[in-house]
Amino acid sequence: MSTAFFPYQLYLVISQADCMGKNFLTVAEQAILGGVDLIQLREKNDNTELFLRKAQQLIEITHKYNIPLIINDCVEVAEKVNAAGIHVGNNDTPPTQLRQRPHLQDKMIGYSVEYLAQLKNEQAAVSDYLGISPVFKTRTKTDTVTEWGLEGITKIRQLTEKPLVAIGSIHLENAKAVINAGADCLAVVSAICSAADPQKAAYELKNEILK
Ligand code: TZP
Repeated sequence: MSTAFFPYQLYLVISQADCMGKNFLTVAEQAILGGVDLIQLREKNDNTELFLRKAQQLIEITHKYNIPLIINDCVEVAEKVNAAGIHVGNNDTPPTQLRQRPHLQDKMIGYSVEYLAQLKNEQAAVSDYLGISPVFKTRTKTDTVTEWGLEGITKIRQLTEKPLVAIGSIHLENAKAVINAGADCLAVVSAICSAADPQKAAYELKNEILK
């Protein structure tokens, strides 16, 4: 467990394309009702205008339930909707630069870790949580570097006290093992977005984490 306070256990990473023809706003609301306590909007292929429109719609829902909305990568969208935070990868705007922006200074910054060396850099140091990306190979994101596996989580856990968010092929059957390996929070796309009943899927995952 991290020594830093991180009150989130189930993190939904959502895009319209991953919702199998359902509206992402409906899926997000059902997921919140099931127990998701943090949401990231990740729209890699949208232009800024479309991404912004989706973020504006989604933040109405997350505000209603008092759930923080994190924006993937796009500083402009994160600032314009006054999101709770921003998540970046190794090739995106570095967290040290994000921290210098007046609008993002106090917001939650998540930083994906693909190489062990990243743990030692100042980007990890200024971030609020680290994404372990990916834990297992996933069809949802194919341009990945390291598959950390459970051993990788345990190794990272020994090297940092930052909250660890695990992502990549996490589902009901492996959720508890990922937590037991040292993750503080589980992030999922398909386990909720592709589920026939996203609310039930979120509820079962949350129960599994809290077991
Ligand atoms: N970053 C690392 S893996 C991943 C992202 C966004 C996708 C995870 O999707 P799934 O469907 O939960 O495996």
